[in-house]
Amino acid sequence: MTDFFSAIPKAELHLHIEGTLEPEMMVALGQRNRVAIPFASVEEVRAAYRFTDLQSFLDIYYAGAAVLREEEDFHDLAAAYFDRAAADGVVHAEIFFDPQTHTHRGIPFAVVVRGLLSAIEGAKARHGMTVGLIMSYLRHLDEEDAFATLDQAEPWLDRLVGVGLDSSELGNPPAKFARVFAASRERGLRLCAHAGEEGPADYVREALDVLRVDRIDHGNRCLDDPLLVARLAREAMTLTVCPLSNVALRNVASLDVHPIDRMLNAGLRATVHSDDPAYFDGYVAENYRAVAAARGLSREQVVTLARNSFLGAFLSDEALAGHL
Ligand code: ES4
Ligand code: ZN
Repeated sequence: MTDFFSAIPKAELHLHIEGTLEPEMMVALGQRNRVAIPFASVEEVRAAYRFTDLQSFLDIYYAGAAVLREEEDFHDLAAAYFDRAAADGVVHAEIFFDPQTHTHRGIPFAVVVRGLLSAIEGAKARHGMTVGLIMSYLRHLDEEDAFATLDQAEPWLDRLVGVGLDSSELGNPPAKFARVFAASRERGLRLCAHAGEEGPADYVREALDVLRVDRIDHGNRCLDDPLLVARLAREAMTLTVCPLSNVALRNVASLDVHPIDRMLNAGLRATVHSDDPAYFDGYVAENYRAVAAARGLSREQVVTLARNSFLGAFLSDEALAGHL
């Protein structure tokens, strides 16, 4: 479908590349690499995509990632994503990858990054898309493991724009990663963290005060705390909101009650993104389309969301000016 929502130029800032693994590719790579997956067919994979919370999703997401083994697999995964993103009007993408999901299975860090970087070269050549890579630490693991990951990233630091923090939020507050985030910043990386997706508003505040992040992923639960909302608005902190993810993981009851317009009306710099589109049934334009229809967003509000995606991106002033 080509419509206003896919035509409007936008930046994708909240996208887990492992979350773009479509069932067809999961089955095909499982066969190519002789990795057994707990599903007999594409239909069975799709049927498993019914989630009750974040953890029920993560269990399937990590199981699916097991089919990714060779540099070529990471290339093919990302190349397919960039083609879809280009069709959705994405002109700049900052994508997360989870190195520990792969290094813990014996896949070298370099295999993952080389595959992703070659797909990024292709996206530039094929679509004129610019892409930044964000290495995301898994918060269910300890900080020492995150430090080991930062060490493995050392030869690649100039190819990364930042670090993130994802996986199981409850019980794994931002402060657990205070030292590795400080070390990441010292290496010139920008910082973001998932906060207030399932966890409380206090985790959002901790991401700001302890991790000193440049961007908050999700952030929905800030709405429980009016003082925090006022601060986020004053600081023009970008919140990368993912409507279809929120509903799929039952953090929001339905799109009809999604708070995206409440966030904009509160002066928050909210933007719309896709999170794990292969699992949540829609890439970024579909997230715009669905939430705009459900909430009756005006054209002006949609333009604001797209503009906010560039304002929140880790772009040079010059590159930003080219997008506004
Ligand atoms: C994620 Cl939706 C979500 N939340 C936290 N961590 C994640 N990793 C991949 N998708
Ligand atoms: Zn996410």
